[in-house]
Amino acid sequence: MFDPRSEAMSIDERSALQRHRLWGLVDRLLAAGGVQGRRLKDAGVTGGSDVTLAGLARLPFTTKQDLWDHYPFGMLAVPRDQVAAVHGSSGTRGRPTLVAYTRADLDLWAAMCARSLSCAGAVPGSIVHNAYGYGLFTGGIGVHQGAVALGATVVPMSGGMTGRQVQMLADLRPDILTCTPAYALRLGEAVAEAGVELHALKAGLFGAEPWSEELRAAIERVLPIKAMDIYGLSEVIGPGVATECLEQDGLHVNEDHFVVEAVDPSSGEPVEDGTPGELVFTTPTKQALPLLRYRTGDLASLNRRECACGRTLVRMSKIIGRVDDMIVVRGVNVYPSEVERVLLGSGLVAPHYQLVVDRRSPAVRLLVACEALHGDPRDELVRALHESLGLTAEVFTLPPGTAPRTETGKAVRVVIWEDGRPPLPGLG
Ligand code: DLL
Repeated sequence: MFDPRSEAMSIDERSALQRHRLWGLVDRLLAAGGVQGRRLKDAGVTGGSDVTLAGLARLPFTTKQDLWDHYPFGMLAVPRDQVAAVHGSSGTRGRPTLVAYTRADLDLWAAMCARSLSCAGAVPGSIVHNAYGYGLFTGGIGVHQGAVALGATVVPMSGGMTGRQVQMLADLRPDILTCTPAYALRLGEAVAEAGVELHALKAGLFGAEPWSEELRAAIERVLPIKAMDIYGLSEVIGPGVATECLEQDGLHVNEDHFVVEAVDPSSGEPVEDGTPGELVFTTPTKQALPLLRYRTGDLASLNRRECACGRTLVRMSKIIGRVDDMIVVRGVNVYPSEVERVLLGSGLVAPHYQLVVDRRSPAVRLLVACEALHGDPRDELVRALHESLGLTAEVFTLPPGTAPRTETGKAVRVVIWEDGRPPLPGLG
């Protein structure tokens, strides 16, 4: 563990710490006088000491819309000149979400990413090949700073230029690989094509997009590693919010800094542990952009059982999907990750695929484009998708190597076909 004192502290001690920090957050939000402070006042909160952990669920939510409405700096809780960096996400809806960090926030972020790396087995002296994109996106720079804080050697590759990545993997012999899961697959393919053996590589820390257990198995087949999940979002801090430990059984949420709740996406009411809900985060220790009950749109369940790794931090399941990513096909609701699970679990197709939602007519069609490993898997996949998801999809096979591969950024699993030519050749 990077910080055993915090990661393995007793539940009671952590609750006391959270409560104390939450008071401080509420006082800072009230003093900053922005939208979050005004909502607290409207809810009758006059100071931090009015708030308890148990009462958190009664406080107002904050949403992405708030960040957009006060873009770019309207939600700062510190003077602008104390902002040491900005980052953000291009967002799935095309609108950037910008976030700000003070120097202390950057230190916190580095410590959180150092925890993540050590969750995956990295130690001081490890070589971390970091193929998350560098720039406004938080993946590259976040993991980079975490590797430095841990005392590891970071190789700042960023995404793309796959040939160069393979050469660096072969020459520098990293033990840890960090990138999106889709790019890990692409790298695995390229490493095999180049005939390179990666004997030193032990683990990968993959995130920034949803990926199923079946994709994990596919990555572990093409790369000689344990593939671990890392979750985060720019608004909360970036990568380092939650990470799987080597037990690979849920992601430990750094809840001493990011208090997590799971709520029913429609009613906003808390759901029981073990029940999937929308993740909501409160960031009691962040300075520049502290958030009270931020609704992520990400669906997962929480689990407070003990973990064999010794961390006492609550675990979240892998992300099931986003509230707004659900595909509705003729009344059947399905998340892309569920389709991925069936496709890859069948063993009939390569782990590269594309879903196309054909909305050219009111009878929406779901087209699944994939690469067959052998024979013609279409009928069997249509049957398997129908059996597990209750969904009638049309399956198309593409020639090997032609399903879109992700080289940079997040994998785009679903494209919408509104009109005109098919988004992929061969789709009818
Ligand atoms: O993707 C931060 C990050 C970078 C996390 C590198 C992990 C590794 P954003 O660009 O703001 O930040 O996108 C955040 O990505 O709300 C989720 O919908 C999705 N996401 C992030 N990690 C995971 C994951 C970064 N492990 C949004 N599994 C989040 C599923 C993930 N979805």
